[in-house]
Amino acid sequence: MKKPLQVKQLLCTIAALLFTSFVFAQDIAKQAQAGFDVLRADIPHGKIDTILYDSKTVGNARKALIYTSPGFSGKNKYPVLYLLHGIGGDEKEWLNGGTPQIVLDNLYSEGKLTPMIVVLPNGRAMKDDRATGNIMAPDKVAAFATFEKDLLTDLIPFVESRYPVIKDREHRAIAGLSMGGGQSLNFGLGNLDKFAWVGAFSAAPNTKKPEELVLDPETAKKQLKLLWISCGASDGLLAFSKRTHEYLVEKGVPHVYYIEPGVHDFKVWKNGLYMFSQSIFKPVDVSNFAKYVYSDK
Ligand code: FER
Repeated sequence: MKKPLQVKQLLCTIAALLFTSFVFAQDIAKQAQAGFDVLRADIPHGKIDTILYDSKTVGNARKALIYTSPGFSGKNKYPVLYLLHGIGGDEKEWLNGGTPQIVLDNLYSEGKLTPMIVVLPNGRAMKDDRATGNIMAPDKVAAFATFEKDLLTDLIPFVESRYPVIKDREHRAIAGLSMGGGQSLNFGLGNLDKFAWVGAFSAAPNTKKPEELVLDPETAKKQLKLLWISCGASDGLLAFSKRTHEYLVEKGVPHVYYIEPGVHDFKVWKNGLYMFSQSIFKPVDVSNFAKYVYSDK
């Protein structure tokens, strides 16, 4: 009587182990590994330049930062990620709060990125584009919408005339945090002929209502390579990501919807950059999208 029971227990244990390893083998890394944002002295580093471009939209010269990858060469041609800041920041916000150059240098050293140019613009398209005074003032908020024209007709043409860039939609990505996340959704989904990769980290209330955001779901389905929406589970702005996600589900537009532990801060945004940057400008496994399920761990 004893033996069959032991055999049964053994079989159960083996089955449990197989099941666990199957589940883990199917899992994907959703959070950056410890040290992902710590400067490593012993690896090659990219370079950050400040550019000044003539903005016909705003009527003056405007600043942007450009990060080129370690090993960048004018002999090659690169895809471009436009990486946008939030309401409290400017072209330096990512650099000050998120050290994207360290995150990306480290990912390059691990062979996890397709070499790209990252442009960090000032998304408040008005003459005084500093994040000073009342940052919620209506004219300052409106300037985040005006940036669509500045980006499409002034900045992108400038970047593409000065840098070795592959100039088609499949080699152009747009992503951002909060107001920049809303801009990325609005401008990316509103200009699918220009962007194939769209990422929104903690998208703000400037995000268009879903019916205005996704005017033609069939075209979005065909054109988007990756649509990424992430947000902290305890972010007060979660509703803007959620309503967008629910509409995309209703219309059958494939996307990543990743609600992660966290609030409205750079921990979430840096993880967004870490995840999104590794996914772009390379083949996408759509079957992974469903694995970004809610987790409060
Ligand atoms: C608002 C709340 C938050 C809003 C914008 C934000 C325009 C943006 C936050 C951020 O960019 O971090 O009501 O209205």
